[in-house]
This record gives sequence, C-alpha cells and structure tokens, in this order.
Amino acid sequence: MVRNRYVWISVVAAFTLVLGATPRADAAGRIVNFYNWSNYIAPNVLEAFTEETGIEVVYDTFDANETLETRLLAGKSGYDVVVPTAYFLQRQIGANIFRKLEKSKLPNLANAWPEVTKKLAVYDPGNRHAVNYMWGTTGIGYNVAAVQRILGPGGKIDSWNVIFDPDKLAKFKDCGVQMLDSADDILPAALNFLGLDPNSTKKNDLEQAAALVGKIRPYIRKFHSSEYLNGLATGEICLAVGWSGDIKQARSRAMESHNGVEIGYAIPKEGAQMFFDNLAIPMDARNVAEAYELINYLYRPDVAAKNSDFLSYANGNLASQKLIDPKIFNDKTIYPDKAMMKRLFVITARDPATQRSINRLWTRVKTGR
Ligand code: N2P
Repeated sequence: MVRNRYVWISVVAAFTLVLGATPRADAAGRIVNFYNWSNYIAPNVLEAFTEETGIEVVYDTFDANETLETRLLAGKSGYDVVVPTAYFLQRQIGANIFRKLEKSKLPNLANAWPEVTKKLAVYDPGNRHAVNYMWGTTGIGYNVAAVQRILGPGGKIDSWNVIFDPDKLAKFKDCGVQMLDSADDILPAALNFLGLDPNSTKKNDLEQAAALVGKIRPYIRKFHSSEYLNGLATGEICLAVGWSGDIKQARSRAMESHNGVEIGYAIPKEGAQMFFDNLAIPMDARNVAEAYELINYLYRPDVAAKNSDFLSYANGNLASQKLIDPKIFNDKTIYPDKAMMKRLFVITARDPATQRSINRLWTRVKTGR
C-alpha cells in the first residue's frame, strides 16, 4: 500500500517534470492580441515568438491611424499591443489611452537607439508610454519603365511636381496613380510643396493644400493606404504616393516574381515627412505580461534586424544595425544620412478643432464635393 502510494507520487512527479520542461505546456493558454499596420512584420517573426514563449499571437491589421484610434477610443478594444504613429500617440496619451510602461519588464530596451528615443520624446515626454517600432518616410513610388516612357529617356522622379502639377500628373493617369488615404500624410506634403509650414494650422493654408489635391484628384485612380504595394509590384499602377518601406517591398515583390517590373522610390527634393510608428499597451489590455514579452521580443536585435531586412523600414534599435543587411542599412532612403535628414520634416499632433477641419477637408477632397 505504502509502496503503491510511493509509486503513484513518483509518477505524478515525473509527469509534472516532463510538462514543466515543455514551455508550451507550461504557458498553456497564454495569448497576446497584436493590432499592427498591414505589411509591417517579417514572415515567421510571430511564429518564432510563439515557439519560444508558448504565447499565441492573435494578429490583426489596419492601414489607417483613424481606424486604430476609433477602436481605442471606443474602449475595450481587446488589443494588448498596438502601433500608433507618433502624432496620434501624442493625442492618445492625452486621452489616457495607454499604460505607462514598466521599463524593468523590457530589458531589451537597452538596445534602443538614443537618437530615435529622443525624437519620440517630442510626442511622449520622458518616453513613458511607447517605444519605437519602425520609422520611415512618405514619398513617391514609381514604375521605372513607365517613367522613361512618359517623361522620355533620362526622365526622373525627384520632385513633388510630378504629383502636384496637374499637367504632369495627367500623363500618368492611364498607367494608374494611387495616393494614400491619409490626410496627415498628403496635406502636409501639399503644404510643404506650396512652401507653407507642413504643420500649419491656419485655415487658409489648409484650404490651399486641399485645393491643390482637389485639382489633381481626376488623375488619381484610388485613395488607399495598402493596395498600392501590390499594385506597383504587379505593374497594375505606375505611380503612388506612399510609405517608403511599402514601396520598397513592392520592388522586392516584383523582383522575386521575375515579372520585369522595376520599382523606384523617391524622397522628393522639396522634402518629405518622416514618421515614427510605436509599440504601446492600451490601458484596458487583458494580457499585459504577454504584451511586455512581445514588445521585448521585438526589441531583440536579431528580430528587429529581421524585420527591417524584410520591410525596408528603419527601426529604433541601435544594436540591430550591425545585423541588418548592408543593402538596407546603407540605403539613404531607408537610413537617411545627414544631408537626407535635412530634407525631412516631422508633424506633431494638432489641436482637436484643426484636426476636425483637416478631416473634413480630406473627405471633401476625396469625394470631389
Ligand atoms: C505599414 C506602413 C506604416 C506606415 N505598411 C504608416 N505610418
């Protein structure tokens, strides 16, 4: 009897040991809900995270800050990690939407790039609520052959005038033009092209910018913030105002499919917006420990490098730089040098009244009313 009991206890102990040695079983049921931009994570990163930690990632994507913001403001978003752009983050911090990060739970932040941390502090003083994920620019993607055909040999895209001069853009109408459906990307580009402050809150400035976009609207096939990636890659469209990494992913996608399409990306000489997208934990997140583990994982130098290599976006991780493919790290339209930096501008959150009028102008411009 005693012996039997002893045997039974041993079996239970052995079983517990075996289970305990398997991380998956140990962490059974752990999940993290991650809401990220589309085309914004390298293949297998999340799978590898699950394999290592046993935490299942429920992954969902969006392609506009407005979509994310609506979910967050409604409350109970159900998300544990989200990726707002800095000027949205700034407003959302004001609305008390995010948790203060416990940095002790993010040891990999030791790898953060101080220059980027400092830039982000403009939006999040003291860097208390967010850490940078990726950053990039808003510029022009183009089909190299179409540009040669339309502008003649030697023709190049180096100015916003190809977009904002209606006579120039008209020539690209038939081969297909798309533009981001993002007031905060397009109106600052238009303001900057007009020689006005891209951060202007003056009614008259904003109306001029909207009128400029209104004039080129007949030549734009679609306003959309993710379809242009595939559109450029397949040759379905030939010109897009879009985000740097998405356009470069279009280039790689075309190259991999050997379809003869060559895609270029230009940061126009008049200047372009530089944006920062950041990882943050909503106040009502239910899987907070898992959220920290995911953010910490994304801050591992090899993981950040893998993401930048695939996405062609720069990241906020200094230690990752020596691991990044030199073709990416030495590309000045991804990791800008000092001269390129001088051309880039940032935008900050507007007051609610200005933001409302920007949104109204944008709807009017898009619908042509
Ligand atoms: C991801 C692009 C995100 C950039 N496709 C927008 N800030």
